This record gives sequence, C-alpha cells and structure tokens, in this order.
Amino acid sequence: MKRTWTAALVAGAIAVTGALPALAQDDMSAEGANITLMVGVKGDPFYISMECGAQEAAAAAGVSLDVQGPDRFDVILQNPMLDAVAAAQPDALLVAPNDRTASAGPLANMQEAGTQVVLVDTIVDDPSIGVSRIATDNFLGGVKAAEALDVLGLEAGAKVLVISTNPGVSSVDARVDGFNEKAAELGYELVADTQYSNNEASVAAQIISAQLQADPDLAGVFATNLFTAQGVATGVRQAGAEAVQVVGFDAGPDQVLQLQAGDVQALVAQQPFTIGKMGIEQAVAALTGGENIPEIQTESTVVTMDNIDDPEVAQFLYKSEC
Ligand code: T6T
Repeated sequence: MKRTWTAALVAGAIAVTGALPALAQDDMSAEGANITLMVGVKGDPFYISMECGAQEAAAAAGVSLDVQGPDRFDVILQNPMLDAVAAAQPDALLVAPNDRTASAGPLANMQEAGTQVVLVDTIVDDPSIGVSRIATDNFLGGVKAAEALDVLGLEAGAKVLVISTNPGVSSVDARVDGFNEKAAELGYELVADTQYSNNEASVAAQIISAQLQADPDLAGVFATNLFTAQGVATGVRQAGAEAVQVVGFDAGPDQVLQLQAGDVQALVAQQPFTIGKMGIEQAVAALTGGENIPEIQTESTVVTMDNIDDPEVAQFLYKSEC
C-alpha cells in the first residue's frame, strides 16, 4: 500500500520573485519518502544543475531521490519512462515534461494513483496537473534576450532570426513569445518564422549557416536554449559572420567558453539549482500536508563579458557535475 505522510515540514528560505506564503510547521518530516526526478533530457548542464539542487534538498529532508531522463528531449522517449516510474509508485515526482499536451496523460495517471506531482522547468497545459509549478519567467527571459540585442547596438529595422528547439515545449515557446513581442516594439525585422533545431546543436548550426547565405545582412539571432545556442554560435563562427550578434538562453560551461571566445555576445541564464531545490521542498510539503505554492517563477539574468566576473552573476552559471 502507498505510504502517506501526514505532517508538514518548513521549506527553506529561497530567493524568488514575489512573496511566498509561509508553510505550515510541524515536528514530523517526510523522511524515507521516495521521490523521482524526471528531467527533460540526460546530460544537459541545465538539468544537471537542477539535479544538484534537488539532491541537496533531498539530503536535507532525508528523502531518497532517483533521477531519470530520456536520451533526447522527446516525448516519445519520455512518456514510456514516466509509465515505468508510475509502476514503481513513488511518493512524489518532480518532472520537466517534454510536451505541453502529450505529456499530460501519464502525469494525470500518476497523480490519480496518489503520487504528488511537481512540475519543474516545463509545464503541461492541463491546469489540474501538479501541486506546484516551478519555472523561470520564460516570457520575461525572451524579452530580456531582445533587450540584449538592443544593448548590443541593433537598431530599428535590424534583421533578426529566432531558432528554438521544438514547438510544444512550454519553456521555449514562452521565450519566443517574449522575444517577438519586444523585438516588434524595438522595430526589428524577423527574416523568417521561428526555426526549430530539434534540440540538436548540429541542426542549429545548419539552420544559421543557411540563413546567413540567404540574408548576409542578418544582424542578430536569438537561440532559445542551451544546445540550440551552442550550435548557432558554432555556425556563426564557421561562417565568419563576426558582425552577427548572438544571444543564447542558458549558461552551460561550453556556452560560457563561447561567450569568452566572442562567439556569443549574451546569455540569458536561469536558476536550475534553485528550481530543483524548491521542487523537493514543494514535494515534501505535499507529502506532509504542508501548504503548496501553486506557481513559483524563478529569476533569470543576462550574462555578458562585462558582468561575468560579478559574483552575483557568476552564481547563475551552470554545473556539469554536482
Ligand atoms: O533551457 C533549458 C530548459 O529550461 C528548457 O526547458 C529545455 O532546454 C534546456 O534544458 C537547456 O538545454
């Protein structure tokens, strides 16, 4: 039979945007609970950093944490893994769903079976899923990317391109929306509809090199996530298009090297460690009868060569191991 947890635990104080309601306090804990973290894709420094935060919080709460993820960011791979996790009936699941609609079924089933579901990083459209949803304000992140191009000197009329991962991923879709809204305000001209890399750096590199041939006066590119941004930077460097300003999302170790090499001019960095830590805290609150925060938006910051050595900014950079 499924274990139940009847008391509440106090979540640690973590800096996020907006005020958080205080959680109920009690002298019991979720010690011994089984929690699974299903990341969006294995081997991605964003999710590795999230795992580091989750591990730290899990150790503090005395819960066991099992981390899994598909080899590609692909709902066809992630959904069977979710079904396998469901069969093991964990007490709670932290999950970054690969698709805003297609991931909902397995999560609804798990929730129905009594697993407490916390959405981390990405979400599903069905509002009944998840006791808490913790993610970057991705729309604002997209706005910041367009503002970064403005700071880098792009003027009204400048030609820009957006390269994203796959349509239907909540995080990057919102970044595209935020970017497009701000880019329109700044008077930028989108040379094409949003292009999709399928989260493959090599595909992103091919897309940008083809676009540079079609539009040699392209002035700026926004690449909406880690692998896409890495590929775009490589493609721009290989094309020798030094005048193109590249703004990427995320701040993995290789992206930082590309920034330092001048292949990327700005990175919008998230707080994956904090998302993972808060994910565990929300799961523990759900398991112990504490109060959940339905929606938590974490911060992002724009990293450039001008501020990368600032300790406030450096804490946003991702890890490739804990
Ligand atoms: O940008 C992150 C994450 O926020 C997004 O949902 C998927 O891509 C990343 O994991 C970076 O690769």
